[in-house]
Amino acid sequence: MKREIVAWASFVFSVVALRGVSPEMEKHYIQEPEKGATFTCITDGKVIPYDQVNDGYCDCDDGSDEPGTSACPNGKFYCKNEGFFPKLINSNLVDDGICDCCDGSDESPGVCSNICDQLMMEYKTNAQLANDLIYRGLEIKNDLIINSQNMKNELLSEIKSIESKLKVYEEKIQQLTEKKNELVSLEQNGQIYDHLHDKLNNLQSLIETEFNQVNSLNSNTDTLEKILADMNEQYNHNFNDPAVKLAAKNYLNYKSNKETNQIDLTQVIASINDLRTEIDNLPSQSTESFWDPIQSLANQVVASFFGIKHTDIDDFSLPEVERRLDSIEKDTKDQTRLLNGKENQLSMDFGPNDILRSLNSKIENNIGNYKYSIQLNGDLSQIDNKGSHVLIGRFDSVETDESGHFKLNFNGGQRCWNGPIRSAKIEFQCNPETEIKIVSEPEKCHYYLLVNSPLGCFENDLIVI
Ligand code: MAN
Repeated sequence: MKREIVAWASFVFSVVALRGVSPEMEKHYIQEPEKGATFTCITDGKVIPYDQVNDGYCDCDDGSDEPGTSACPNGKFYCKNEGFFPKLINSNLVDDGICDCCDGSDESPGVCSNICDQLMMEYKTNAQLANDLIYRGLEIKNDLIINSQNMKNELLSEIKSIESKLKVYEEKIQQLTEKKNELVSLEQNGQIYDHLHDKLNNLQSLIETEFNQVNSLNSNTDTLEKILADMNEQYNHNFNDPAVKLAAKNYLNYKSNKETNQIDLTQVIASINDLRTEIDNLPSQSTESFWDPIQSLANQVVASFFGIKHTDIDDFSLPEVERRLDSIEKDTKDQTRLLNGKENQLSMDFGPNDILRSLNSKIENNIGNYKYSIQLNGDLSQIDNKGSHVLIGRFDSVETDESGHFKLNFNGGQRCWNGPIRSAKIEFQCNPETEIKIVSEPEKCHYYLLVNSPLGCFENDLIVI
């Protein structure tokens, strides 16, 4: 069917305002009069007389000679849709009696009324509703981000406090180990001192026994000396008794020699006593006394009463040091385990802005024959009508695209009978309310879930109205 060419331009080039041509494509339909009225097919380069454009016959392989008719099966018709959004429709929809462009341009004049303004109003109302949903979702999402940030900060400060605790423990262990080494060597010395002490005691009692004997002999000697001295003084010199005279003479000789042969044993005893005192004063900690733990407890009580930290480990005995060392080493192990757990948690990828960190509550919905239960940073389970749980997977990773939208991967679920280990992918669609909307199983035991959630709300999805 022949179509009327509507407008003519002036000047060197003329632009034909063709039906169904978009502003970007208009340049291809410019007539250059000096070259003759021809049209060059847009992609295949074929040149045809210009009056064959929109004449109801398809001449170009790309359909570009019939932008305003339904003649070419691969042609496109441009709806200008002023007041709404322009669109391209397949040219087979042109002049089919059905209005596809809101401005009615795909049908003959009078067939369709222009509903573009009405569509625009509806569009704006819907866009407003969609934007409201995004705004409400974003508010909740921001709170989640703040909660996650707070949790992260709390974790960081817990880690810091454990680290400083461990540092104190380390110093304490070093002090106690030094003290222990010192006490162990003292104990070894102490055993030597104890041995020496015993030996000296034996030696002293031997000497004392000897000394006592000597003393008793001395006292006998004194008695005899006294008898002889009396005899020497009192015998009658006029009796010329040679035996008495000889005895008196010998006594006087003995007297004059006696002084030089004296042994002073008190000196020896005093030396031994000095030595023993010296040994006794050497530090020896071989055994814990009954009082040691009590003493140390008392120290702590007094210290805590006065608010003083009792740090003086000098009073501790070896068993007390060992007990404290054991207990602080055990505490160090416990705290290190705790620290590793917290550091693990800290290093986990909880998605953009760490948002999943604070999402500890469960989302539960019945879909199909099952109830599904998700903790987004934990487990995803499928529960049948008898209440038995099947683990579909545990939160494993976050896949984020350039726009910030993300999906969650859940892996390591229960193996399907004769099948693979269960796993799932979760996607979010923006909504302030959280709800599982779709669960499907695109492959056996690999699940896909679509969840309404503020996690799916993004500022760049807001519709410009
Ligand atoms: C259960 C459910 C299903 C799954 C089959 C596989 O019935 O977990 O989702 O497809 O097991 O045997």
